[in-house]
Amino acid sequence: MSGGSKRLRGFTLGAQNLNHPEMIVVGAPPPPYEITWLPCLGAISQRLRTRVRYEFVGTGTGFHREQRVGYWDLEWVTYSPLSAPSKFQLRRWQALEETRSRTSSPVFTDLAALALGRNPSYSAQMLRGVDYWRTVLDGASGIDIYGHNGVSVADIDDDGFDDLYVCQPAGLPNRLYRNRRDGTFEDVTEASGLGTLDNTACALFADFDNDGRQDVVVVRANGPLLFLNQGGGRRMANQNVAFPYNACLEAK
Ligand SMILES: [Ca+2]
Ligand SMILES: [Ca+2]
Repeated sequence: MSGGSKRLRGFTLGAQNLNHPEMIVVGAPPPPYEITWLPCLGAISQRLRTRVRYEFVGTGTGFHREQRVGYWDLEWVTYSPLSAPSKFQLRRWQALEETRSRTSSPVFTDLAALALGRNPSYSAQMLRGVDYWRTVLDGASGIDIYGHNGVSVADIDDDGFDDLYVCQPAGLPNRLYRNRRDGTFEDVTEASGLGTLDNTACALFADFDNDGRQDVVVVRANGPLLFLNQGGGRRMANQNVAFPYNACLEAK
């Protein structure tokens, strides 16, 4: 049994429930693809190598949750006559580095309702998932099924307490919540002008114009937008600067 399959078998035996299995092909170690002619068999041999990043999260006896993140190098091969191509079969499975984390009890407690629950937007929007909104919003809004929308943390009013900016799918406004300094947050989206309705993957807060206030680049599906913070922690003016992503990376 190869190293990779041993690790997978060991993990699945230890974990009673595999909650989050994810495997992504992240590359092809050289040589990536090889084709060899086998004259005695009248066939060709094709060899393909892939590198896979895996992430498993599970629960089991004696622990609360375990996460394993690592890489496998897989080698696939097929021997087939030219007239009858066949499927690739796994020939070699090599385990590379792996990071394992295990906790005996829950690490985090969900305080979202305590922190955000006083805002109407929390119950009206945050508690509903993408599946719900896809049934309600017009398809023309461009809402998709994945909901890959991030959350940014930044001190927008420079009071020493981090504030939250929640990116949302197309058709729903991004939300800015200001820290009240008592563990709760106030929805200041309308005052800030950051309620962008476009599908937003993430947002980067930084002081782009060196005036001491946190500005933000909102990364929408149709291009990034730069908002400059005009002070007071209440309002950010959309400068309508939609620049190419590369230009954004090159900006100093
Ligand atoms: Ca703040
Ligand atoms: Ca600034």
